[in-house]
Amino acid sequence: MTIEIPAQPYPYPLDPAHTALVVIDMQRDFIEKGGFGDSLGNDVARLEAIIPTTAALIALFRRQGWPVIHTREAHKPDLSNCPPSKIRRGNPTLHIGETGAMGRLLIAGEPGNQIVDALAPAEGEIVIDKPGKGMFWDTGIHERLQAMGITHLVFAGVTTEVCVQTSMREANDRGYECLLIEDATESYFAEFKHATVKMIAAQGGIVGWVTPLSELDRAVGAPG
Ligand code: TIU
Repeated sequence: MTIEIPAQPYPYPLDPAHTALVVIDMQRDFIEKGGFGDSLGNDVARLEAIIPTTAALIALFRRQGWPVIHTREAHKPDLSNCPPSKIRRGNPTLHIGETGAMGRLLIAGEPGNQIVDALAPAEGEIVIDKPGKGMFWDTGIHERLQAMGITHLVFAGVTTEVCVQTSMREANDRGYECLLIEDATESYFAEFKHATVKMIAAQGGIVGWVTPLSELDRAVGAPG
């Protein structure tokens, strides 16, 4: 039986037995000063603001016993899964793989590459390292989700128009029913978040659905 979640462009039919939460890239490298986002010239303080909402969303899924998946944008230390074009891009003060205040930028295992403490994965939750912006490229996650019987994905994380939207579009193309929690995602650019939220739900939900956490909370109800 599905649970109807009030959403744009129309109610999202959440299927409790087949739904997982995907928290995209809530890493120190994007959220704290001295990381990759900072090196690109961004104001990282905007992203920190969604930590409480994202924590509440994760808590809701854990209470229900629904799967929580965390992603990290992370490359191998030898950079063999990071195309040179990606390293060159952005004219940053530091490039991917170079050493900043929290270790080598966007490299697996470095301090800056970890998920922020407030949203740390719990024992048994899936954590995937993705070398691309999207969660499906070179990760094997589609096969794992299929083996788990997951058909519905709820999205949170950063940044809205880069890794979140890319992952939602990849998921949409693979047949997942996708819902974005709009107050558990953020961009370095307010106007890009706004545009992304609108374009996901436009054209009858061309990429998926969008709703605030309060609607999900209300519809799912008390701890199950
Ligand atoms: N720069 C930017 O907005 N985002 C990224 O580089 N990666 C993610 O969105 N995770």
